[in-house]
Amino acid sequence: MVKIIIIALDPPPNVDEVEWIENRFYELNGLVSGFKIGLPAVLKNGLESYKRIFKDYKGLLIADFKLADIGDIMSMSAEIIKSYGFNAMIAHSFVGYSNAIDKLSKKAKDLGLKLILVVSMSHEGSKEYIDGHLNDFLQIAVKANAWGVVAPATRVDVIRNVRSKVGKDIKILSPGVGAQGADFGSAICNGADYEIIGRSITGAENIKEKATQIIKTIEERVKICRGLQ
Ligand code: BMP
Repeated sequence: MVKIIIIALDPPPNVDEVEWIENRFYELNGLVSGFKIGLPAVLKNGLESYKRIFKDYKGLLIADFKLADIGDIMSMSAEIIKSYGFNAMIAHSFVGYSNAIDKLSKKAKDLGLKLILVVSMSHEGSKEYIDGHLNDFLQIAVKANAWGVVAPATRVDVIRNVRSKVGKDIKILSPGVGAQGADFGSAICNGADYEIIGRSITGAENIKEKATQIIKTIEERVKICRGLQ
């Protein structure tokens, strides 16, 4: 089984967030490329409670706090992110390059953190402002030597456009399959490297079984779209 999905660990309200994340990590570790932790997981408990869970994890561990600030402050956040064991972090590219992403990129390199920049989003509102600047954001991603970009599975034309502009050197991470309506496998078939999946797996009754089934669906779809079947 090829590892092509990243699990978004966003605990819903009224659960014990630490227990919820720990359960899902142990069920899915080994099946997936990595895990992404966002604000719902950390606003109440902070990062300390999760450190133990991911201590020896060797896959992608992404801090998704969508940093969007001046470079010096984002760099301070990057130091903290690194100190809690993450190996990748997501920032917004709309803050621009000068004194923002340039500094964060340098800090990421110094710390050995993978920098992932949001260049388009999966919700409708992305068309109102963000998508009109896609080319600018892609230029920032290339200039900053970003490891990856986030682009939406809900608009695969955007993924194709991103891939045609950034070539093979930058990873495309794509949310929007499952709970947000896009078909499993559709992002990878259109040029993404990973599909980010949250609720359709993390909310399932049998999490491991659901993940295995979804991965199989993606693999089959990708075989067909790549003409291997
Ligand atoms: P879900 O599969 O439950 O819809 O989760 C998608 C995940 O991807 C969430 O963690 C969300 O924050 C993230 N995400 C997104 O949905 N759209 C984007 O454009 C960027 C994201 O990071």
